[in-house]
This record gives sequence, structure tokens and C-alpha cells, in this order.
Amino acid sequence: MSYVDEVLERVVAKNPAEPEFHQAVKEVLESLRPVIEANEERYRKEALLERLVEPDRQFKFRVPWVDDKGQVQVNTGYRVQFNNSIGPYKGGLRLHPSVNLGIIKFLGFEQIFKNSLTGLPIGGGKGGSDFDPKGKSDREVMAFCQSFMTELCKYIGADTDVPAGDIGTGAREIGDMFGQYKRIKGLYEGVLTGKGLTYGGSLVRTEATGYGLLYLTEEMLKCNGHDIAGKTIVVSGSGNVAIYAIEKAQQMGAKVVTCSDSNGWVYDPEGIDLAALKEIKEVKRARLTEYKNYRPNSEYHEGRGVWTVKCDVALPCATQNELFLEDAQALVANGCIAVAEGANMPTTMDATEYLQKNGILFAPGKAANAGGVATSALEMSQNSERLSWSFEEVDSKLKGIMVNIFHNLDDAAKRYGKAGDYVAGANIAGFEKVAEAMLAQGVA
Ligand code: NDP
Ligand code: 2IT
Repeated sequence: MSYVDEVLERVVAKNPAEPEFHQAVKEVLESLRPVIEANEERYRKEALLERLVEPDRQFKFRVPWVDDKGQVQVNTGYRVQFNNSIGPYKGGLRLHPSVNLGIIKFLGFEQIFKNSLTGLPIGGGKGGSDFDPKGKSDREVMAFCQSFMTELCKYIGADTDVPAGDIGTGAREIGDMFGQYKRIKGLYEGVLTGKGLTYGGSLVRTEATGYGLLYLTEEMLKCNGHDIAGKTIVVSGSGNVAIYAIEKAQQMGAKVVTCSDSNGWVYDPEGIDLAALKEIKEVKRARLTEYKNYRPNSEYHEGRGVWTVKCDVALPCATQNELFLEDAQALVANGCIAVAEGANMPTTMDATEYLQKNGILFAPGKAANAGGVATSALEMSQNSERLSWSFEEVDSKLKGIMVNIFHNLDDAAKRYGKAGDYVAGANIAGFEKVAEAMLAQGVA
């Protein structure tokens, strides 16, 4: 049996009931086959793949907190420190009722390669909890965050592991957690990114994932003979990534006609009203059903359906496994030319294959959404030198990083005879640096 197949089999056997983790490992290792085959003897002897798929360590802990009725609630907290061969562990904290160890491991594994692609010195990690911030008061969120950080603070630090936001974790949660870390450790250090601008945050971090997604998409289109201006775009999600993807797409002269949340989706043929969307989601923390109050000519539909809308470009920005084979078929049938993933692993493997086989330009999340973590790394740099850079400076660095990532994927794919396969390109380019660093550091 090939080395890749052996390791895949072992991952499934050793980590039962973690389907998302299996999916992420399979997607990466499948596309690394040519690289692994070219170095099989050495990698086998060094057990490189076995080490790569086994987290350095993982923490699972109880998070008790008191709700507004005086009732004690108990959630489970996680932090998986996956791989620090190129820098301190870095990756977000997801707060969502669906969170379990397998989901955190899939995200941590993806993060290793994404962080490598940024070209910055950051390793892979991820954490979170099955806590649901939806419908909770600010005090309840603070009670949860303080309890979560009371345990998490034992394992993190500015030079060891630097968490940030992800689904359900935004500026409010990062602020609550930073305050608690500082109280317990007595350290004012850049232990979290996505901080507020008054206490060490970086300009552009809020916008970075969505903006970065569009910078990479623009470059991918340009290098394939298309202009983003004038394109019709469908977006899923209406959180941090979706909102700033829509903002940048509009600035680039494209028209975004959809967005969604976990209950339903909006179709606005005249283009999404961003000010309305920001007010609904960022200020009121409300549902998309409200959008029609601002835009009477728009449509609201329950359930899912964004991918059935005719478009040139599709940007899934909500969550994993939200774009299935039938959605890919609808996109192709409607003449879509490009899909770029703002979310982590939003496209299922069969859908990805279908899109690629039908000539759709496909940018995988670990490349396309790397602008968020890249700007987090820029926040770490600013914290280390105790300086803050201007919006223009951070934004131009972000743009340079995203354009560079695209060319690295493109080159890596070409080197292995897979021109235009950006999934393979991303996995290969991300892997090469990590593999070299691991091998240079001995058996560890
Ligand atoms: P938010 O919590 O801000 O927004 C998530 C959005 O997705 C919401 O609109 C949410 O709707 C919707 N959604 C629909 N179905 C689900 C579901 N099953 N689980 C969770 N959310 C769902 O998160 P972000 O925008 O930060 O993250 C979106 C995606 O981008 C995730 O995959 C994340 O890992 C990835 N990402 C985020 C980065 C960042 O910097 N924030 C960086 C790189 C990737 P509802 O409000 O109804 O739950
Ligand atoms: O998935 C991701 O890359 C993030 N949620 C951002 C991580 C970070 O450390 O900024």
C-alpha cells in the first residue's frame, strides 16, 4: 500500500468519529501524492506524515459559568496545538454549539498549511467551545469568556500560542478574554489577535479575511484573463468574513447579490446594501429576516439556496461543508467561472472535484482566506515592536501577501504538472516549508 494510503487508513482508525478531520487530512494528503512519492523513502523513515497528522498536544477542559438567571452552565473548551515547526501556534477560537474535538482538529490541521502559505512565522493551532453566543447577554458572554480564559491562559502566550477570532468569536469576545488573561498572568502582551484598536489591535484585522479573499480572487481572475469589475457574485454567510468580502467586492466594482445566515438567505438583485447588513449583523446582532425592512425589493428565503442564483463568482463564507455536489452542478450550469473559499473547507470533496473538472477556477480556503491570519501575524509584529502601522501600510502588506500566495500556488501546481489545480498548489506549497522545517529540527 502507498505511504499516503497507509497514513490515511491509520488516521481514520486512530481518530474515530472525527469525520471533518478525516476529510481535511484526506484532501491534503491526496493532493500531496506526487511530492510524497518523490521523497517516499526518506519521509517514511522519518515518519513525517505520521508526525504531521498527530497534534503536538490537545487540551479539553470544563468551562463553568453562571447565566442571568443564576443557573450554572457547563461548556467544553478545546485548544489543539497542532504544529509549531515554523512559529508559535496560531489560529482562531470557534464558539458554536456544533464544536467538538474533530472539528477543532480539522481546523488546526488546515491552519498549519494556511499559516505556512502566508510566508510569516506562524504554526498551526485552533480552539473553541460548544458555547453558543447567540441570544446571550453581554454579561453572560463575559462570564463564559472569563471562565474559558481562566483555563486557557495556562497553555498560551505571545511566543507560544496566540489565539484569535473565528465563528462566534469577534471583538467583544476577544476583549473579554484579553482582560481576563491580563488579570491572571499580570502580563500585557500580544497573546490574542483581533484586539480592539485601543489595546494593541491592528488596523485592517477586522476586514482582513474578506479583503484578502477578494485580493486573491482578483489576482486569480486576472491571471486567467478575467476582470473582477462588473462580475456578479454570490456570497454565503453574513458574519465577519462575508461582510468584508462584500465590501471589497463592491469597491472593486463587482455586484454581490446574496448573503445568508443559518436560517435563510437574501437575494437582492440590485446588490446587497452593506450599511443595512452591517447594522443588522454588527450592531443589532439580528437575523437576516430584517433585511427586507431596509430593502423592500429584495427576497428572503428560508433554508439554503444561495448557489442556485446565477453568478460569475461564488464565495462561500459561512462554514464547513456548505457547498455540495448539487450546488456545484447548479453553479456550473449557470455559467459560474470561479469559486474562492472564504470559509474553512466549505466545499465538499466531490463538489470541489466537479468544479475543477468543469474548468471552474477554484481557490481553496487555506489560500483564499489566509488574509485573516496573515494580518494577525502583522498584529503580532506590531505588538512586538510596540508600534502601530497605518491602515494603508497594513492593507498594502495584506494585498502583497495574497497576490504572492496566489503565485506560489500557481507555481507549485505547475512544478508538479498540475497547472491550474490550485488545491494541489496550496497543499504542496504549504507542505514544503513545514516539511523542511520539521526535518531540520530532528525527531520531535
Ligand atoms: P461569524 O461567526 O462572524 O459568521 C458566520 C456566518 O456563517 C454567520 O452568518 C452564520 O449564521 C453563518 N452560518 C451558517 N451556517 C452556519 C453553521 N452551521 N455554523 C456556523 N455558522 C454558520 O464567523 P466568520 O465570518 O468569522 O467565519 C466564517 C468562516 O470563515 C468560518 O469557516 C471560519 O472558520 C472562516 N474563517 C474566518 C476567519 C476570520 O478571521 N474570522 C479567517 C479565516 C477563515 P448565523 O449567524 O445564523 O450562525
Ligand atoms: O481560520 C482562520 O484562519 C482564523 N479564524 C483566523 C486565525 C487567526 O489567528 O487570525
